[in-house]
Amino acid sequence: MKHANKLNDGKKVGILGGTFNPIHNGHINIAKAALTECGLDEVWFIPNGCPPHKNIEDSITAISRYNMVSATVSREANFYINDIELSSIDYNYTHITLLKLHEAFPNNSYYFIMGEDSLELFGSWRKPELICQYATIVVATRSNNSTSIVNLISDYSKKYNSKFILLHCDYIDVSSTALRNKMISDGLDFEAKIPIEASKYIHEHMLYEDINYSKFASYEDIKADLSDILKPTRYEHTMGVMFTAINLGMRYDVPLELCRYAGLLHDNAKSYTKEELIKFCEEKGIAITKSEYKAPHLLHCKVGAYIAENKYNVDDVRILNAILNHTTGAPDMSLLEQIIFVADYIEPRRYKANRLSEIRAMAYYDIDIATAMILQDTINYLKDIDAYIDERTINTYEYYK
Ligand code: DGI
Ligand code: FE
Ligand code: FE
Repeated sequence: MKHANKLNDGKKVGILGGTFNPIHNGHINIAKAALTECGLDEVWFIPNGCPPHKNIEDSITAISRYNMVSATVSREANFYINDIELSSIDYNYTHITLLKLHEAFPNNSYYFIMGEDSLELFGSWRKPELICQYATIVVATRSNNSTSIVNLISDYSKKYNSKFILLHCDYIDVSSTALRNKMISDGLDFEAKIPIEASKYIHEHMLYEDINYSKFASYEDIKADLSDILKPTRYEHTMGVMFTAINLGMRYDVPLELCRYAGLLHDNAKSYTKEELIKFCEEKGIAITKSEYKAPHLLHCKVGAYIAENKYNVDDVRILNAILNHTTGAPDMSLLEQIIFVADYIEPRRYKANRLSEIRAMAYYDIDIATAMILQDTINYLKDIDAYIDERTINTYEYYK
């Protein structure tokens, strides 16, 4: 992640603020045009935070928007992310943001970039005269000689005694609202208009997705069932994994309902003996690998996923994969899979493993490192007790270490 910092002082800096819900190629094009046409050194993307008293249920969080923009600009030379508005708990007024930026980086000159639609409303913003004092205003236009824009700019220039620059960029006509609605209705067919890193983020974090839980057995029914089927300590462990997974979901921006179902169901087959697991797989036509014959307890993953799908109607492939991979892990796991893998190891009732407090703390700081630590310790433990190590466990360790 690239943050603007002191090294960025003394520069000509473009400021591109907004909700970025989602960020799209229009934003990138404007920023690139500003960079070249205005001779800027850098463009700072400043996603706005969560306004006080506002709870937008149909939207994504400020953290999601920030992370999505951050993932995108970290790939582009001269683009930076800035969290000044994310970390403010008050309304973000542009004049205040610009003042703070001047205080933090006194030797910069700022170029505030806006689209032509915002220009029409600019006169009604808070303290436009201060904004003009703190920054040159750069206006991205669709058509490069619209008389209404030119007139507006000449009015503002006189009124605020300031300089405006017209940006003649190929301002591709993308609207975040339209993209968002399209994603919600048609799924993820949006790559053409969204930078690749942002679309990966959206996909991995399941943003703008309407996840359908209606077929699933209810949480209460599954819970009641598991408390009958599992030994009390295993049931307690299951609850611990579920809540820990939900916590990690909050930390890593993954839908909590998916974490809840995956956590709840991950060990549902744990009451089966080795013989029963093998028999179950043979009867249902579930393939058993050579290492699973050597270490049949590994089969509680496959059997558990089968039962989740067929007994509890949990037909979401992302949840099923999290159950399937929860013991050995897998290279390049999804975040949900990683969350279940880690939660299984660190839930509060666990106490036997080495370095548990280190791994617990690391889980909330960097889940990839925590994953690698768990695999390293698991492999060492399996070597100590002379157990057969599945190649998936080794491959997962190689991937994350
Ligand atoms: O089901 P849980 O006890 O909650 O946890 P789990 O599903 O992660 O299973 C943990 C056990 O599985 C633990 O004793 C380590 C073992 N394990 C993990 N990878 C391998 C493995 N056992 C063998 N034999 N081979 C592996 O690759
Ligand atoms: Fe397990
Ligand atoms: Fe478990």
